[in-house]
Amino acid sequence: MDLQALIFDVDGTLADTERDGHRPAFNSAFREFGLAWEWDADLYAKLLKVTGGKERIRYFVDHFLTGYSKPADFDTLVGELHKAKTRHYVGMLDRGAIPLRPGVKRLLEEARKQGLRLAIATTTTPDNVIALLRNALAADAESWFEIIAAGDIVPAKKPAPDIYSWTLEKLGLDPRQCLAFEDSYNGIRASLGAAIPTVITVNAYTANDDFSGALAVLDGLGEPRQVFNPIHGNSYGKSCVDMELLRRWHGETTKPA
Ligand code: XBP
Ligand code: MG
Repeated sequence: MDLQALIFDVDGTLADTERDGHRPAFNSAFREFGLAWEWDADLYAKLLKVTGGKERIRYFVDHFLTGYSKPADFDTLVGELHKAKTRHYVGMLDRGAIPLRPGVKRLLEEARKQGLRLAIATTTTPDNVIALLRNALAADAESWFEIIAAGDIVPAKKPAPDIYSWTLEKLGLDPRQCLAFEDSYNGIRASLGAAIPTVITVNAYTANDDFSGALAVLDGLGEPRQVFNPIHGNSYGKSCVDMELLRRWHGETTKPA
């Protein structure tokens, strides 16, 4: 089966958004609501176990806040906090505070030139994706992606495969015609759960995650002057990920056993 589409996760994969993006945005929202909750970088590593901002706030309250009794309108509070967090986060993106990871723009441009179909499958809020694409990639970057599957579009977030299954259905493709790009354990569980061969680019929060089943694991896509370090898989002598390398990896998945 030919490679037809590339499906990208956003947080941690297109950009390093968590430590200096989402985390301070959550903290700004907590301050705005007069809550003395502060997520430092170490605590946030533990909270990342749960995908989705609303889900993460609930997990924090249930597991890390001893002695807090939830108000009757707790669900509303979580919703309002999350809206404020999204506003703070989008504000950061609009100020250009978060760049794409090295190699992302180069690879997307090459894929577009070669007629690959592009999609996004993420648990983050749609507004966040649009703001990142517009500010960090190109003013018209939203239109580069045929499908942007994000946030609450499916109820079960990663590691459930639902967001990837939804994307495949919209693309009308077999998983073997696609490659997914992820950065985390929850992410690869979701993509492999939908049977999509997956390339991993790790980051500081996910470097020790279990990536069993990945086609390749690297520390980034690499640029000609900022080459990747391969962690697992065959790099075929390449030092940055390009369409030729992706086709090689994809070929490994379609070889007869
Ligand atoms: C990303 C996330 C997101 C963001 C927060 O996971 O966990 O929840 O941290 O986004 P993945 P929202 O990269 O696996 O998709 O606050 O907008 O939910
Ligand atoms: Mg991710």
